[in-house]
Amino acid sequence: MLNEENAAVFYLSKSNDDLYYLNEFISLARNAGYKVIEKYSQKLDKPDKHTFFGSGKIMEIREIIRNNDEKTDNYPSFDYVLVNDDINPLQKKIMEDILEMPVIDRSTIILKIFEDNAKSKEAKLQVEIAKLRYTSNQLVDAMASYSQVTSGTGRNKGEGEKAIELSKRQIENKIVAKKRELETIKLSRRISRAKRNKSPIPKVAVVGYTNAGKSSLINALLSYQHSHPNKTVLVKDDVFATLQTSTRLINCYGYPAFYITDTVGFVSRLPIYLIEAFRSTLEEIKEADLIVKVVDFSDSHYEEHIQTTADVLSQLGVENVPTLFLYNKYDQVAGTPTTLPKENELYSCLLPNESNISEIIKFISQNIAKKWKRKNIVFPFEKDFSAFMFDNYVQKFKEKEDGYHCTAYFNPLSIYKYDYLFKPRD
Ligand SMILES: Nc1nc2c(ncn2[C@@H]2O[C@H](COP(=O)(O)OP(=O)(O)OP(=O)(O)O)[C@@H](O)[C@H]2O)c(=O)[nH]1
Ligand SMILES: [Mg+2]
Repeated sequence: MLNEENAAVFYLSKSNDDLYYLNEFISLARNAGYKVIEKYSQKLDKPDKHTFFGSGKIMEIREIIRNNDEKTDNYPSFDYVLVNDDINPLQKKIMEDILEMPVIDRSTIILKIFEDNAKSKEAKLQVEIAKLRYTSNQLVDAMASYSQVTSGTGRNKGEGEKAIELSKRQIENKIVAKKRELETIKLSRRISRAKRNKSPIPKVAVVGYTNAGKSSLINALLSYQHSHPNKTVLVKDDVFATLQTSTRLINCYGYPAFYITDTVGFVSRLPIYLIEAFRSTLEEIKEADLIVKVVDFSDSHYEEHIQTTADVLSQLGVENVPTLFLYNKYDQVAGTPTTLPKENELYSCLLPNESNISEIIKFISQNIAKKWKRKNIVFPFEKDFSAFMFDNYVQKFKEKEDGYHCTAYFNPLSIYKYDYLFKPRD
C-alpha cells in the first residue's frame, strides 16, 4: 500500500491465542494503511477504566514514544499507537493526552478498511450506518465515564450529559435516514431474492474468512459454463474486497442449475456494528440450501479461521444448513496433508485455468442432490433433456433406441413437471 504510516501496536496479553490475534491485527492494520514497526504487550486480564493499560505501563509506553522520537532512518520511528482492542472515548482521550500521539483502536481499523473498499451505494450506506452506530455506542460509553468522573459536581454534570444525549439523538436520526435510503436501494434486491426463494432452483451461499477465495469460487464456476452471460465478481488479494452480496446462476451442462451467493468475508471479533449493518445482506445465508465454507488451507491459522467463521455464523443465527468445506489454495500447501478429506470436504485450487473445477462442481451438485430421490428412468427424445438436466441431477445416462436411460436425482420442488416419466408409455 502506498503512503503507509508507521505505527506501533500495543495489546493486552490475555491468552495463548494472542499471537494469532496479533498477527491478524497487524495484517488488518496494513490493509488500513499502517505499517507496524513495533509491538508491545502487557499481561492484564481486564483493561484499566481510564488508561486502558495499567497506570505503570502507560508511563512506560510514554517513555517508549519519547525514545522513539530519536530514531534514525535505519530505525524508523512511529506516529500512531494502535490498540488491538476497542477503547472507549474517555480512555482514548486520556491515553492521547499522556502519550501525545493519536491512538487508534481495532474497530476503527476495520471500519476504515470497509470504508476504503465500499464502492457501491449500498455498501457505502451500510458502512456509514456501522460507523454511526459505533460513534453512538462510543457516546454511551462516554456518558457512563462522564457520569463517573463528574459525579457530585452539580450543574456541569447535567449540561455535559445533555450535550452527549443531544449528539446521540442526532446520530440516531441520521441512522434512521440512512436506513430509509438503504431500503429504497434494496428494493430491487429484495424482489430478486423473493423470486429466488419461490423458485425450485437450489441456493448455495459461499462464506468464509476474508481473502480465502470465495469470489474466486464464483468466477471459477461461471467460467466453467459453456457460455456465461453473468458478470464475474471482484477477486482481489485484499481483505474485505467483497462488500456486496451478489448472486449468480450457475448452469453447467450435466449438473443441476443453482444460485450461488458471494458474501462479505469474516475476521475474528468482527465489530458488532458491522454485523448489524450487513445483517440483511448476510441473511441470505440463512435461506440457503447449502453453505460452502471456503478455507485458505495455505494459511497456518486455517483452523482458527474455520472457528471464526463458525462464530460469526452463529452470531447471525445460521443453523442447520448443510455445509461443505472447500480447502482452497492447495497449490500453496507444502507436502500432502496427512488426513484424507471427509465426505463434506474437498481440497481445491481456484487459480484461473486450473482443471479441478469439474471436481468442485460435481462435489457441490452431489451435495445439493443428497436428499433428492434417486430414480432410474427413460427420458424420451421428444422432450427437452437439457431442461431436465437443469432441474435435476442426472448422475449418468446412456442414449438407447427408446430414449436416454438415466439414473437421476429428482428435485422434489420440480418433480411434478416430470409426471409423464412415471406413467406407463403407450
Ligand atoms: N495461490 C492461490 N491463490 C488463490 C486461490 N484462490 C484464490 N486465490 C487468490 O486469493 C486472493 C483472494 O481471492 P478472493 O476470491 O478475492 O477472496 P475472497 O474470499 O472473496 O476475499 P474477500 O472478498 O476479501 O473476503 C486473490 O488474489 C486470488 O487470486 C488458490 O487456489 N491459490
Ligand atoms: Mg470476495
